[in-house]
Amino acid sequence: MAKIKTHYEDCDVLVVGGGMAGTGAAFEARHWGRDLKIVCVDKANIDRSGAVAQGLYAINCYIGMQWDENQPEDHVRYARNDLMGMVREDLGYDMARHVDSSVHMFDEWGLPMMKNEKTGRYLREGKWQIMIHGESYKPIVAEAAKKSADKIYNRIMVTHLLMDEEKENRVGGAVGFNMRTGDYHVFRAKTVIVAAGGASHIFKPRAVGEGMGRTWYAPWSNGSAYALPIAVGAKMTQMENRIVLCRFKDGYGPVGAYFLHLKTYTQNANGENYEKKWYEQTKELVGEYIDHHPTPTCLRNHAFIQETIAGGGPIHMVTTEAFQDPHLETVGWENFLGMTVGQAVVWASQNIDPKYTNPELTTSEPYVMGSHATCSGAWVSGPEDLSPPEYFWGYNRMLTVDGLFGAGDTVGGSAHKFSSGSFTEGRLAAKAAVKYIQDQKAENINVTDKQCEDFKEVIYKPLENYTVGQNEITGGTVSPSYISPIQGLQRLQRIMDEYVGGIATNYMTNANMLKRGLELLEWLQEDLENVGAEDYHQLMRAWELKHRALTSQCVTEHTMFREETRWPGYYYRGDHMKLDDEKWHCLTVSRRDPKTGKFTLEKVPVYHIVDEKEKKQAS
Ligand code: SFD
Ligand code: AMP
Repeated sequence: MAKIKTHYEDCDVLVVGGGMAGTGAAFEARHWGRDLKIVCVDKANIDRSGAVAQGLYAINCYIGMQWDENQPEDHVRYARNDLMGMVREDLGYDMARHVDSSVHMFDEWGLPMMKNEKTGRYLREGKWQIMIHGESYKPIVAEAAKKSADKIYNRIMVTHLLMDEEKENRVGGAVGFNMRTGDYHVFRAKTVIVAAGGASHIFKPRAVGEGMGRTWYAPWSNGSAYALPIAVGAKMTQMENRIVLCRFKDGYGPVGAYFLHLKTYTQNANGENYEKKWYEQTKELVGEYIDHHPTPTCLRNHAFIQETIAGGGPIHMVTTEAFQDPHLETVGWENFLGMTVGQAVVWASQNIDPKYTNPELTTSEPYVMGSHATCSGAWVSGPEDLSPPEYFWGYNRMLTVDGLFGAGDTVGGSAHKFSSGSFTEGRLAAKAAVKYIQDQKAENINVTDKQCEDFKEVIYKPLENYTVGQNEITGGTVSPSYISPIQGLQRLQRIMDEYVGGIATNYMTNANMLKRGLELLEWLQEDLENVGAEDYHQLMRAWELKHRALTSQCVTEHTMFREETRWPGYYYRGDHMKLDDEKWHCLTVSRRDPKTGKFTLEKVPVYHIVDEKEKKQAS
C-alpha cells in the first residue's frame, strides 16, 4: 500500500461522471459559480464516455415550445401515461420547461441538426423526438464541460463518497483510483453531483459467449450512480422499475427511428398483427391503461413477450415497404451508422438487407436507469415553485444526503429525459449546488485523513487478495481463495436473471424467488470481499462489480416490496399478476442503513400535479 501514491484535490463542485448529465452540470456550475472551483471526474475519457459515446441519431426529448409544438405539461402527461401513472411530475415538468434551451445550445455549439425543409423547424421523428447527425454529439458537449471546469480528470473511477465528520448526513467529497497509473485520488468537495449513468450487465444479457459485451445500454454503465448514494444511506425510488427494450435482434439496434419516422410496423411469423390478439388479456391485467395513447412501452413489450411464449415468433419489423423509398432507406442505415454500428454489422454478417428481408426483433434483458421509458434512481428534492412539501427539502435535485446532488440516470421518478433531458437535469442540479454553497450550507466540512486512509485500504484490497491468493494456485487459473471479477459478474447475472425477473423466466418472479435471490445476493456480496484483481484494469472491474451487486440488491428489495405487477412487459410478480391501483398507486422509496446494511421501504404518495393545477384553475 505504501507504493500507491495519493493525490488530494479540494474543490467546491465535484461532478462524478462526465456523460450527458455531468457535462451539463459542469457547464452550468460555471455559469452560476464564476469563482468556484469545479472539478469533473470520469472513469473513461469524457470525449467519448457514457451512453452517448458512439453518437445518437435523435434527440428524444425536445418540447418545441417556440413553435407551440408541445408544452411542458404535455410531456408530463406523456411520461405519466408511459410509466402507468408512476412519475414525479414536479421533476418531469421542471426538466421539460428547460430542455429546449439545452437543445438550442447544442445547435449553437455545432451539432448537426436535421431541418424540415418546408417549415425550417427541427425535423421531427416523432412527437417528442428530433433528428440529428449525432456522431459528434458527445465530443461537442464534452468541449463545453472542458471549457467550464477547472479540471477534468479522465480514467479515474470513483468508488466511494466521503462524508463530513462534523455534521451528520452531509457529503464531503469522493475517492477513487486512476486505472492507468493506479494512483489514489481524494477529492474533498463542498458539493458532489453524481452523474454516473445507468446500469447494464446486472441481468444476464442475451448476448453471451462470443457476443459478450454487446448490450443495448452501454456495457460500461455499471450502476455507480446508484451504489455511491445507496452506500451512504441516500434514499432511492422506483428501483423495481427496470426497463426491457424492444430491439433489433443480436445488435440491440434501437427501434424509435423505425417506428416513428420510417413508419415500419411489427408482425408475427405468420404476418399477423399480434398486438391486437393480446388486448383482452392485457385489459384483464391492467384495466383501462391498455386503452391509453400512446400504448405504454411496457404494454407493447407485454404483447411481444406473450406472443413469443405462445409460439408466434419470431417477431419481425416490416422494413421492406419503407425501404423502397431511397430516402427512408438511407435514414434506416444512417440511424445505425451514427449510433449503433454493431447493428449494421450484424445485418451485413447475416445477409440481411432490410429492403428485401424483414429483420427480427427481440426483447432485451432488463436495465436499470432513470432517463429512458423508466425512472429508477435517487429520491431527490424538486424545485421550490412546483413540489409539494413531501417532495421538497431546500435544493433542487438534492438527494436525502446534504450537499449530494444527482442528475440523468442517477435521478429517479423523472422518466423520458433521454440525452437532452439528462444534460438539462445536470444543469438544474449544478445551479442548485452552487446556491447551496452560496447559502453557506457547506461550511466547516471535516473529512479526516483517517477516513481517506481507510478507504484506500478497502479500495486496493482486491490487488492484495490476488497477490496473496495466486500463490496457492498450482495449475490453471481457478483460485481457492479469491474469485475473479468475471466470475463474480456471471454469478450476479444468473441470480438476477433466474430469481429477479430476467430473460430466463420471461421476466417472471414472485416473493419466494425474490427471497431466495436476496439470500444469494447477500452471499455473493460476502464473497466479493475476496474478489481478486491482477492489475488496475481488473481493479476497476472489481469495483464495477461491487457497485452492480449493491444496485442489484436494491432492485430486488424494491421488487419484493411492490406487491403488484405495475408494468407487465418489464417484469411480472406471478403472485400478484394484476395492477392494483387501490394499494399501489404510489411511489416506492428505500433506504439502506449504512451501519447495518439493512433496507427499509416505504410508500410515498404520487401527486398528479399537472391535472390538479388545471382542475383548480377551472374551478
Ligand atoms: O433511441 C463514472 N439514449 C438516447 N437518448 C436520446 O436522446 N436519443 C436517442 O436516440 C437515444 N437512444 C440511445 C440512448 C443510449 C444508448 C446507449 C443507445 C441509444 C444505444 C439515452 C441517453 O444516452 C441517456 O439518456 C443519457 O446518456 C443519460 O445520461 P447520463 O449522464 O445519466 O449517463 P451517461 O451519459 O451514460 O454518463 C455517465 C458517465 O459516468 C461515468 N461513470 N465516472 C467516474 N466514476 C464512476 N464510478 C463512474 N461510473 C460511470 C461514465 O464513464 C459516463 O461518462 S435510444 O435507444 O433511446
Ligand atoms: P427507442 O429507439 O426504442 O429507444 O425509442 C426512441 C424513442 O421513440 C423513445 O422516445 C420511445 O419512447 C419512442 N418509441 C419507440 N417505439 C415507439 C412506438 N412503437 N410508439 C411510440 N413511441 C415509440
